[in-house]
Amino acid sequence: MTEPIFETVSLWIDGAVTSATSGEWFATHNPASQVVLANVQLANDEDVDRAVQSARRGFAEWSLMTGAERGRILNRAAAILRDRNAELAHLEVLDTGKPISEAIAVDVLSGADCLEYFGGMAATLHGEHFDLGGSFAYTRREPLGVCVGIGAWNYPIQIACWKSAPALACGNAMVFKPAELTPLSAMKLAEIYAEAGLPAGVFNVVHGDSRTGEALTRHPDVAKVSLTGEVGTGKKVMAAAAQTLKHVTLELGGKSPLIVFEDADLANAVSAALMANFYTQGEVCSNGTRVFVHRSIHDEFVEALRVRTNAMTIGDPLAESTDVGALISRDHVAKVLDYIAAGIAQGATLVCGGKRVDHTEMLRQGNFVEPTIFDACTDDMIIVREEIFGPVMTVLTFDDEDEVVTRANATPFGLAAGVFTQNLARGHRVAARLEAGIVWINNYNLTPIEVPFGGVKQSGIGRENSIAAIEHYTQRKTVYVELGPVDAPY
Ligand code: TXE
Repeated sequence: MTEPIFETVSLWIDGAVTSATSGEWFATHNPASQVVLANVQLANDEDVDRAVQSARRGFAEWSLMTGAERGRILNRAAAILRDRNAELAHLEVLDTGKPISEAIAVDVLSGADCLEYFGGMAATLHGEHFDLGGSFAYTRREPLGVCVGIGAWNYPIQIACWKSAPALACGNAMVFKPAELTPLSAMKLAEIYAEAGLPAGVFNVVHGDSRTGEALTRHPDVAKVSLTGEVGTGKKVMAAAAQTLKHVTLELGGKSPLIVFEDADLANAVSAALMANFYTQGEVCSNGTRVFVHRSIHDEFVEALRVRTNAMTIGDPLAESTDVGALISRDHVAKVLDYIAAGIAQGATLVCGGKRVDHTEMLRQGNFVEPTIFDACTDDMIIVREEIFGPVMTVLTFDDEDEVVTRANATPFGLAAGVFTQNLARGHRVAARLEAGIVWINNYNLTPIEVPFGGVKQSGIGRENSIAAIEHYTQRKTVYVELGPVDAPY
């Protein structure tokens, strides 16, 4: 049994590393080798309460600072994130198994973008003024208090930034729980916030699984919960938060359609379909995993997909040349392989992939699955209806616009969608009809911080990023000012 690579990971409460009182701990592994990266202390109810009380104390000081003061600290933290991009991207690769080429280009920098965006907005938050004849009113845009962020394991530091930046910019304090499978980078963000001058208690980190998450969503002093996770988890979080009527925002799963019309730029649509299914080993919530292709271009499109997929490099996530890294865990590999078996059993045609990649000792130690494409899929298949969250693309054919829009919308999910056409009118017409929180026309999975991100139907509630996020982290108070006598009827 090899020693963990890193020292034991504790909690971050009151602006410092602190030990959990639970005495329980769990290990986080490198998905590419199963090597134990660190043992992590699990926060129990008492630890959760310590973190929430720390956040309450932090909130008391932080909410009295001006937006400009808060913004300066967020911007300093963003600059440190950018300086440490290579180090933090490397850590994220060890914890998630994703390729270094992705982590260095997206994960940390997207987090820095978010801190800068909301850091710049902090000083601009204000209320409104209403002239009411002999009197007037105004609103105060006030913070909610202690907010909880609960993260998923595919974009750990990005999710921690996307939840903490708007919360802190608006004057709230936060207790953040990263996913138990990827706990490492949230502690680095806590250190960076402290280095940037964030007062103690404003950002706290606790570790644990659903038990710790449940303790956070039940805690009476928590005003809001923001979750990124599966639909089932979203329903549990919403139910728990309802007991004390907490604000809730949910960024959940999807089974998004990617529609390729007959007039699409074929090479572009193929590139987008590959990114929308195999980037981050397919472990991306908004992926376009139901690829609807017009019948007239189907054969050419699928052949192009097959050729380019077979040319992908699968393996060591730390190698610059790697396109597809390791899935998050052995259990997740088994889940993805079960879905692949179900696809074959239900009659889908396996175009390429479908197996574990284990022809060397290094690969055998890792959680590597071939990027997989199924053709001749039908809407009723399990692989077409359920979120697999792995490198598995399903290809379906269609004949006309009304048909494909109806089929694309025939799902409880509603996170994202893609439309590939060179007909402007059709692109916008179809985008308007698709039941999704975000629709990309002629590209896929681009999420600049300026634009809202989130789902409709069972893919979520609320939006992350953009000015929309401010509505989820503040509340308006109306102040009515009477300048004349009270006009009493009695
Ligand atoms: O989710 P889980 P995972 C989705 C993605 C997929 C899922 C994968 O589509 O469905 O996330 O991430 C905690 N009360 N998105 O497997 O299992 C748990 O400890 C409170 C959508 O991590 O739901 C973890 O920290 N907390 C997204 C977190 O919830 C609970 C983008 C998520 O765990 C809990 C990325 C409970 N009862 C992934 N049970 C988007 N839409 O933006 C678990 N947790």
